[in-house]
Amino acid sequence: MINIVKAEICTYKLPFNKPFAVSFATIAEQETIILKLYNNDGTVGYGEAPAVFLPLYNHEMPETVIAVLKKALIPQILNKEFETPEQVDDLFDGIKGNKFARNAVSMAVYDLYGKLTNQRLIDIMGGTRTDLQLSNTVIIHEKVEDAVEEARSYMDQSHYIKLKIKPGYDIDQARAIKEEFPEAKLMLDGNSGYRLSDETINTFKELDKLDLYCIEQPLQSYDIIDHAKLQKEIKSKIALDESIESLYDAEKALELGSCKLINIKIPRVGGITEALRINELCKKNNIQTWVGGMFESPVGLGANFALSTVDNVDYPIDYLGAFHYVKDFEKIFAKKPYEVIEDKFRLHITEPGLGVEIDWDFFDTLKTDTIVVE
Ligand code: OSB
Ligand code: MG
Repeated sequence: MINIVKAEICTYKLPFNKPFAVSFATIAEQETIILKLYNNDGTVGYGEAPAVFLPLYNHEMPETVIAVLKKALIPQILNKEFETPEQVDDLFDGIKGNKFARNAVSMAVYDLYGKLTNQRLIDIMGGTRTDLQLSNTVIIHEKVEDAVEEARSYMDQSHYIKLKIKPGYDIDQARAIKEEFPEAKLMLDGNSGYRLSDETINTFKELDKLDLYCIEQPLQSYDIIDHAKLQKEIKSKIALDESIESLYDAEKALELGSCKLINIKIPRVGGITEALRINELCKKNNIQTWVGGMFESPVGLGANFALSTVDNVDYPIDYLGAFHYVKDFEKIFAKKPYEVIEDKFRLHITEPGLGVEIDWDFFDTLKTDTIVVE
């Protein structure tokens, strides 16, 4: 039985080897929040809220996550009995937004539930896949040659390349990569950097000629009507990321024809129950999904891995950034839960819950704060 008696909100700073440039920001470190939930039998569940340092991706940042966890979420679950993790997720239906904060609770409760019932999160989710197709991300570079060189550094590992774009840093970069590597399976990510206009439509019609794998979130997050207009103008599939924060958003986007794919980031949609519901909706509508990342630590990666094994979550995994950008990232694992076989990750997850074993001694050298709520 889930019966949580204490929570710890822990802040970790993950330093980067090099900056990660996208349309809305250059990210130079990841301050992530790890939530530890202590059950009355001593079992601990771990969750994560990997918000961006300022409200530039969605409206959250680490400080808002901490405040919402402390005041709005944790007090609602302490010293109460729950049968299932869905009951906890649905308890927060009345909380507006604050999806990263909600995700920290969702993930920790699922981890706890898996440990209490001796099930892996993969099995709770009904996942069956063991090999995950890898994809790498090329950031925004001032010089086209540098974008091509970054793509070259990944082509040996996988032909799936996601290129970050913004106005003025799009056609030349994408064309140069396709010319140099015609075999590349290229997808673009605008990270909400464009607004619909004749110029934008012309840009995307030009990009459309490059036989793209898809175009992710070109327009603003609230622009699902304009995404539908743009989708009618181009043959490349539009994928939505920032626009989809809930099952409701996904239903409206599919109804309007705003996208033909959805990137599911578990923190962006407020947790595991909602992520699974969005994937189910997509499956019924023949819309493929995939799992995106936010530079989460290996704790959050456990949930990403699990969702990536589920049916219909078919597009390549999109959360390798942490491996390339976070300093000593692999040292945070006590035991690597995967091996790389050609252009795939083969998962070896045997433990219950998230199933990723953490080297807490090393990870805690990156801890900057702990807040206890009981
Ligand atoms: O759009 O996917 C995004 C990181 C922070 C905020 C938004 C995004 C990202 C990434 C990370 O692209 C990609 C990765 O981990 O490989
Ligand atoms: Mg994206």
